[in-house]
Amino acid sequence: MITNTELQQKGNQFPNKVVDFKKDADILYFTTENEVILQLTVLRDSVIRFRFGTGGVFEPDFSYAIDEDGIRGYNHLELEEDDAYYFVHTAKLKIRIEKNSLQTSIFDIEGNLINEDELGFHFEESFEYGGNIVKMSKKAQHAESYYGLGDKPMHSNLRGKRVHNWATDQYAFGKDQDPIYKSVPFYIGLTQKRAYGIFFDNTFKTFFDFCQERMGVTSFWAQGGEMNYYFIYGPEMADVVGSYTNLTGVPELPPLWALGYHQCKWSYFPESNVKEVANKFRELKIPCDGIYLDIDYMDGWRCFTWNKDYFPDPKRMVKELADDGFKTVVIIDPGIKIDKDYWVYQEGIENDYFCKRADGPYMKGKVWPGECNFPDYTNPEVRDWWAGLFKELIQEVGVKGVWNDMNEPAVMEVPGKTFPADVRHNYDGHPCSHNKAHNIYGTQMARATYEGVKKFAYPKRPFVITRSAYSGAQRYTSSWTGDNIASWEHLWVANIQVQRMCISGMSFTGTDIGGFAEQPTGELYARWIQLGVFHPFCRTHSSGHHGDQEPWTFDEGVTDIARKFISLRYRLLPYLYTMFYEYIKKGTPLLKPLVYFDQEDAQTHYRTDEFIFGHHILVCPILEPNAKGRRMYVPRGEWYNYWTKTPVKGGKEQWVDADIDEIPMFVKEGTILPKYPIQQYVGELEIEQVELEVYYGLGKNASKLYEDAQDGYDYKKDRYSYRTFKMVGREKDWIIQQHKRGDFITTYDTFRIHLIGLPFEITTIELDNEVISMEDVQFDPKACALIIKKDFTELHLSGI
Ligand code: MIG
Repeated sequence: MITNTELQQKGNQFPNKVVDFKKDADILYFTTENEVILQLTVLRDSVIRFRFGTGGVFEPDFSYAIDEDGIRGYNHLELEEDDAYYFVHTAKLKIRIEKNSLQTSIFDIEGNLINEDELGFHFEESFEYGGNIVKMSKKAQHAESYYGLGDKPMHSNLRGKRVHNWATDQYAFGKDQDPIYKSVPFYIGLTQKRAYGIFFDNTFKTFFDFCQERMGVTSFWAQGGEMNYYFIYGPEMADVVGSYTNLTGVPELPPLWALGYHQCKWSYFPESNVKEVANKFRELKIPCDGIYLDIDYMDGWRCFTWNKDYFPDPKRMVKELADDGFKTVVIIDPGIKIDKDYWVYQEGIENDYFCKRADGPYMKGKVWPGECNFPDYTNPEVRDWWAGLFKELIQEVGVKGVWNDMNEPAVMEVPGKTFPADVRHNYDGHPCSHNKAHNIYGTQMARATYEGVKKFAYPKRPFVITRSAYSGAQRYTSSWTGDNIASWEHLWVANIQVQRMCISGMSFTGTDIGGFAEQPTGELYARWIQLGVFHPFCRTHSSGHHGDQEPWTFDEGVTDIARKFISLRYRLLPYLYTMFYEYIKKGTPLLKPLVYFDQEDAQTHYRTDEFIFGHHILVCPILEPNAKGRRMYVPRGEWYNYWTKTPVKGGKEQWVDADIDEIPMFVKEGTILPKYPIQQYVGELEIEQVELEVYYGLGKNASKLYEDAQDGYDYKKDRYSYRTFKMVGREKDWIIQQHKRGDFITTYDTFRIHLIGLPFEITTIELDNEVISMEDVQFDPKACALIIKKDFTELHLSGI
C-alpha cells in the first residue's frame, strides 16, 4: 500500500494562484497559473461538486455512479470576491476559495465551519499508472466522527482508521479486514452535531485516512483518474444520506416476496434435495419464499446451462416449487468456460465480447469451470448481449431471480486474485485499463443481469443480488456481504455491515445468516436469525463443506426460534414494505444506526450494536453466548418493550432481558405498526384484515402504511395505497386521523386496532365524527382491541 507519507516525498504538485475565472450558469471554473482547473458545480443548495483538472484539461465527464434522474436545481447562487478569496453562496452554504491555492473552506449559512482543506487538492504524476495520483486532504475538526464506506467490516465510527477500496474476493474475511467485496467511496462526517458527506466518485483504487496517519487530518486519494468529489451538506445525517442516495440512485420496488425469507446453500442438488428442503419448510411451518441453486445446478459450471443428471426437467421443477410458493433463484458467475462447443462461449468469441489483455489476447483466468474468458460488462453492447442470455432461464424455465457472484472479478490461483492491471475495458466508450474498471466491473455485470431479468420477467418485477458493487449499484441490485464466518465476532460484524450499507445508499443488503464458513452452534444460529429478520435482505446461506444449515438442523428449540422470528418478519412485511417505499422515494435507509437516529446525542456517536429498523423499532442483537439479556442504550424518547409492552424511558443505558427466544426490541411511542397474518410465503393468503398495533404516546405522532399489488408496475401508475396516520394523544383521549393516497384497493375491508399503553379507560368512541357503540366496533376490553372499516378518517377515543 502506498502511504500518504511516501506519496508526499515523491513530488507533490499544488495549484498556485488563480489567473482566470469563468461562470457558466451553475458551473464555475477557477484556473491557476500552473494550469490546475477547479470546476465547481452547484447541483443543489447543499450539494456541490468539486472537480480538478490538471495541465489545463479535464477527462471526459462520465460516471457510472451518478443517476441522471437525480434531482438538480438550487434556489440561490451568488458570487463575491475580495483580494484573497472567492465566495460562493447558496441558500445553504458559503464556500470560500483561496485565490492563491484553491484551498477551500465550507461554512453553513450561519457561518459555522463545516469542512476545511488542509493541503487541499494536490497531485503527483504517476508513470506507473499513466496519469496522476490525485489527493485531497482536509482538516479534521475536534471530536469529528466518520461513518459510511459500504461493507467495511469494522467499527462503525471510522475515526482513527485508514481504508481503501479495491473489490476483493475475500473468503472468510476477518473483522477489520480491508478491502473486501465492495467499493463505496462515500463517507459522512459529523462535527459539532452537523453532518456532511463526501462522495469521491473515482473508480480507481481509492484510499481514505480518517486521522490515522495524522491526528488532525482526513485525506482521500486515488491511483488515477480525477479528483472528483461531491460535498453534501446536512445538517441532519438523514439529509446527507438522502442526497447521496438521490445522487447515486434508488432501486425500483422489489417484488414483495423478495422481502420474505430466503434459503440458500452451496449447493442444493439434485432436484430431490431441493424439494426435500422446500417441503420441510412447509411441513414445519417456517415461512420461506426464496430457494437458491448454487453453481452445481449447471453443466460443468457453464452459465446458462443445466446439469441434466441432477435437474432433468428444470422447468417442471421450478413450476412445482412455484406452486408451493417458492421462487427459484439461480447463481450466474462472470467466468465463461473456454469450450468451443459451448454456445455462450462461441457467441462471446464471435462478437468479440470478452476482455482482452493490453497486447491483444483474451484475458484468461481460472474460476469454477476451469479456464475462462470474461465478458466486458463495461461495454454497452456486451451488456445487451448478456441481458438477452436470460431469456430462457427467466421466460421459459420460470426462474424468478438471479444471483451474481465472483464479480469483483475473482480469479483463482493468481496473485491479486483478479485480472492483471493491463486488461482493457470499454468503459462505455472511454477505453481504459483494469485499474480504472476493476471496482465497477461487478456493478456493470449486475446491471446487465438486471436488464435481462427485468425484460424477461415482465410484467413481474426482477430480483437480482450481487456480491461486488460500486456506488450506484443499488439502482439495479440487492447485495449480500460475502463469505463470512460462523462466529460470534462475525455476528457483530454482520450487524455493523448491514447498517453501514444502509447509510451508504445500499439498503437492500443482508449477510449469510449463521455464517458461510464453518458451522454455527444452535445458539449462534438462533441469535443470528433474530438479527437477520431485521435485515432488509434475509437469507441463510452456508458452504456445504461445513454441514447443514437449515433452520431445523440444530435442535427443536432453535427450530422454534427460527419459526418465531421468521414469522415475525412476515407479520411485519407491510411495515418493511412501507420502509422500502420510503427508500425508493426519499433515499431513506431501511436501517438507521443510532447516530443517524439522534446525532445530537453524543452517546450515539460510538454505538455499534443498537439500530432502528425503519422509523419506529429499536433492535439490539445479543452478541454473546449464554446471555440472558444485555446492557444497551435506549435512545432519547419514550419507548415500549415490544415483548412485555411496558413503557421504557430512553436516554440511558440499561439492562434488557432477552433469553434465547427473544431479542431486545422496543417500539417508539406514538407508533402504528401494521401487521399481516403469518403466511408461509407471500401471496399464500388473501389478506382479510390488517392489524394495527397502536402504541399510545402523548402529543403528536405519525406512521405510514404503503401497499400495492406486491409485484408488477401498476404502482407507478398510482395504483398503490399510501396511508398516513396522524395521532394526537392527550391524557384522556386519543385521536387517529387517516389520510389515504393512491388508487389501489386493498383486499381487506377492516383494521383490527390493538391499543397498547392507553392510560385511560375508554368510555366514548367516535368514528368519523359520530359516536358509536362498543358493539359496533366489536370492542374487546381484555385485548384492548377494536375493529373498524379501513377507510375511516378519524377515530376518537376518550375516557376516564
Ligand atoms: O468460490 O458459488 O460468496 O456465496 O456459495 C466460491 C459458490 C464461490 C462464493 C460465494 C458463495 C457461493 C460460492 N462462491
